[in-house]
Amino acid sequence: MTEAAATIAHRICPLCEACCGLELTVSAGRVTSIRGHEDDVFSHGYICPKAVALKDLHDDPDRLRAPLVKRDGKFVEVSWEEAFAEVERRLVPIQQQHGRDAVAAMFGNPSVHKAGLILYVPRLARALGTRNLYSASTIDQMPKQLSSGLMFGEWLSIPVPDIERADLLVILGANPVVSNGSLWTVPDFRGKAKALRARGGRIVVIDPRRNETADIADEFHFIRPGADAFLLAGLVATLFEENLVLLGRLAEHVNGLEALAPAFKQFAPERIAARCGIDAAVIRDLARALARTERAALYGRLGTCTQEFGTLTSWLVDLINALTRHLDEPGGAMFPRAAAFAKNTLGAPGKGRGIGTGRHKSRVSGAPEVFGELPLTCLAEEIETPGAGQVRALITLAGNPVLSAPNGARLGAALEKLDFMVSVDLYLNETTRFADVILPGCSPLEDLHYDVAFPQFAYRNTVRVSPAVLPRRAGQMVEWEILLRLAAIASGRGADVDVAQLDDELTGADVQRVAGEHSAAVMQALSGRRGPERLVDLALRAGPFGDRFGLQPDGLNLQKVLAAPGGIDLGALAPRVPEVLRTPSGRIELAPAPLLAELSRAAGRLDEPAPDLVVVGRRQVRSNNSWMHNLPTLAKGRNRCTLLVHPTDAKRFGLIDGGRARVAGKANSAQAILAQVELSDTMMPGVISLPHGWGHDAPGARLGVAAVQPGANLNAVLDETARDPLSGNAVLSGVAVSISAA
Ligand SMILES: Nc1nc2c(c(=O)[nH]1)N[C@H]1C(S)=C(S)[C@@H](COP(=O)(O)OP(=O)(O)OC[C@H]3O[C@@H](n4cnc5c(=O)[nH]c(N)nc54)[C@H](O)[C@@H]3O)O[C@H]1N2
Ligand SMILES: Nc1nc2c(c(=O)[nH]1)N[C@H]1C(S)=C(S)[C@@H](COP(=O)(O)OP(=O)(O)OC[C@H]3O[C@@H](n4cnc5c(=O)[nH]c(N)nc54)[C@H](O)[C@@H]3O)O[C@H]1N2
Ligand code: SF4
Ligand SMILES: [Mo]
Repeated sequence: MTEAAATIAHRICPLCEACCGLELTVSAGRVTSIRGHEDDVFSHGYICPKAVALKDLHDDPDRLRAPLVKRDGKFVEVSWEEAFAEVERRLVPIQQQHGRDAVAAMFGNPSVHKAGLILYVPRLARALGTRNLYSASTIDQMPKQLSSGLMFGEWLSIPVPDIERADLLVILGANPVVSNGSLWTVPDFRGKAKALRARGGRIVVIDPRRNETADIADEFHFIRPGADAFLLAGLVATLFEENLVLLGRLAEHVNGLEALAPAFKQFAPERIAARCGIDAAVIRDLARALARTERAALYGRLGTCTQEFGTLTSWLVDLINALTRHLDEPGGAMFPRAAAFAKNTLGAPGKGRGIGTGRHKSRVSGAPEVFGELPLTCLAEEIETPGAGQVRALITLAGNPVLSAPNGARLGAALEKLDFMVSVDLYLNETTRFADVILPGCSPLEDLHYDVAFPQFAYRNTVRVSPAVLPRRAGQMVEWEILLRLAAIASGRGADVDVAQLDDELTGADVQRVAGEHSAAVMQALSGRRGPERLVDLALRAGPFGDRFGLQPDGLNLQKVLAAPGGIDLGALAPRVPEVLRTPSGRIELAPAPLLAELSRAAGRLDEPAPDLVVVGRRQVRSNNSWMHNLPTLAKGRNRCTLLVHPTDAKRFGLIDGGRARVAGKANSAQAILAQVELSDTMMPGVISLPHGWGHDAPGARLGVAAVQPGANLNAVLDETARDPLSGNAVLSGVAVSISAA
């Protein structure tokens, strides 16, 4: 192949929340190289090693290219018509005999990273009409969504550090050097952190492990896992006690300030120091530094959400930013303004309906509905427990809960008992092996991409869209069409529905809602586009920077954004309060009642002794949750699924570096796992760390590369009944375990 035949394509990486711009070289229908796109207005050429694996993913012989149907216990390839006919034949009678709640759906992490999935999931959910909706959100960020919803009135109004202008950044329970950020879209965190320090700023990391982010920070403190709420309450107590509270511009936009001082009195640093394992003097100094630094932000992420007091902790992070006049200020924690799809840019500005939870409850545990979902850790019991409303069928979409959720063995056994299961997935893996039908989506390179979610959490406002890099292979169905066909089956319109017509109808109804009497003209302006592409055009044009279908001729539309392969810069984050708010009061709710109640509950746990040994998770650069271990560029090399143990703990339990340890959970001790020990003084004594998403030794999966180094499944030893009661989020951090040499 000659050089001249190669073409260059640009695409946003769909693999994590950093959303880096990629430059791909395509030659004879194949991707020959992937590098960072230097002219990308958002990521400026930065990428991580995972991006390069997009090529492996595209070429992976194990990636499914045709639908599979299980016949006599074995998967066979079938046509799309046969696959959908099978779904219709088996799903509809279950709905008819047992009601809509008998069919559950689970949406996994990658469904947020594809426009065709995230924009069509609501259509499928509506067609199913079931209360049994589950997603990865309740093993991840639901606490942050709930606290943000209660404070600011919208589930996704989540402030992010304005890192390019901050002089102090305090990071709690996150490791953006490795994860590249979460609920904070910030490619090249390392470069931005370096720049922050170069201008005289400081970074403080607080974590049970001296993680890779701590390695580039100025200050680091160990914290006892699960104790963040106590630490943060200690900071608030200090702010009030030492008269450091300063609301600044926000003073006239808040409710509930009076309730705070008395509620935090009992959390003085001297009282909570032992509970978190941090000296009182350090806590007071941190409170003073946050209060006295003009541009500072406190950021908490996964480690602060996946714990019993996750919602309480998430609230306290934003409360502290507000009380130190760093919320909605340059250099503090700010609200991005996304060009499309952000609820906090739609409707009347400054006021709204707010959010609520508990419109229904899970049948077995009585867990409240949150953001339309039930806790993923309730799914197994909903399948196992007989009675009206029992889950008898399941649709999984881009999710692998058998590995990614606690006690996958129980969930797997439950999946086996289902009357019917269908998975929309790229692989035959630990979860989809239980399906009766697997419908494979296309490779990300074959699909138009717009990040629907992440510009809402981005360090800077930009807009980018990526056309498909490669043509779809013959016979490959695009995912939004798969979801519409499933929706048609679930709503009784049948598998052989005219998908284009159904799409017109549903989009027409969306347009009617936003454009009212102008909807015919709007549909006309959008004609020529279909599917997610049309929805992106609609959202861009109707959005805060949009051309409003001609009313703002300089505004954005899809065509303009497509014409700028490196994206369009929309400027640094700017203050948005009060316009961003959607609370019924039109104010920031500093002291929502459920959170004050949760604070009291925490007070009752102040003297809880530390368990002898607890486990926390960790992420690694060459791994992505449970599903990229089959890609050779990432999988090669040594075993990464090691158990980090502090040398004093190793001595206590008779473990040696490189040896094997048996780890068992307290709740389900029958399911011990074996892991390779790696001695490390980065661990807080009494805490061990194992990455999640491993354990690829399940029979029946088709993951040839991953099976070579299967690793140990951390989630096998976690307790699926442990949840944050407010958000339903699973407790994945600081879980008590026992350990012995194996
Ligand atoms: N112990 C512990 N457990 C954790 C975590 C932790 O820190 N500790 N982290 C949690 C977090 S934050 C998350 S987000 C969850 C993630 O958990 P899940 O939501 O289950 O996501 P993954 O494990 O990434 O599995 C993704 C699935 O999607 C499929 N897939 C990948 N790309 C596509 C695509 O383009 N189309 C379709 N249709 N399918 C696709 C993959 O084959 C795989 O089956 O794990 C959670 N589990
Ligand atoms: N390379 C790579 N990147 C990823 C992913 C991946 O699997 N691999 N997954 C993506 C996904 S889905 C997500 S949600 C994000 C998550 O991204 P982050 O939020 O950065 O999460 P982690 O990297 O898991 O870092 C969590 C930190 O919390 C610490 N921790 C554990 N328990 C506690 C606690 O009780 N208190 C405190 N203060 N700290 C605690 C852990 O030691 C760890 O350092 O990463 C995304 N990016
Ligand atoms: S950091 Fe995330 S978005 Fe950027 S290249 Fe890596 S996987 Fe892709
Ligand atoms: Mo996640």
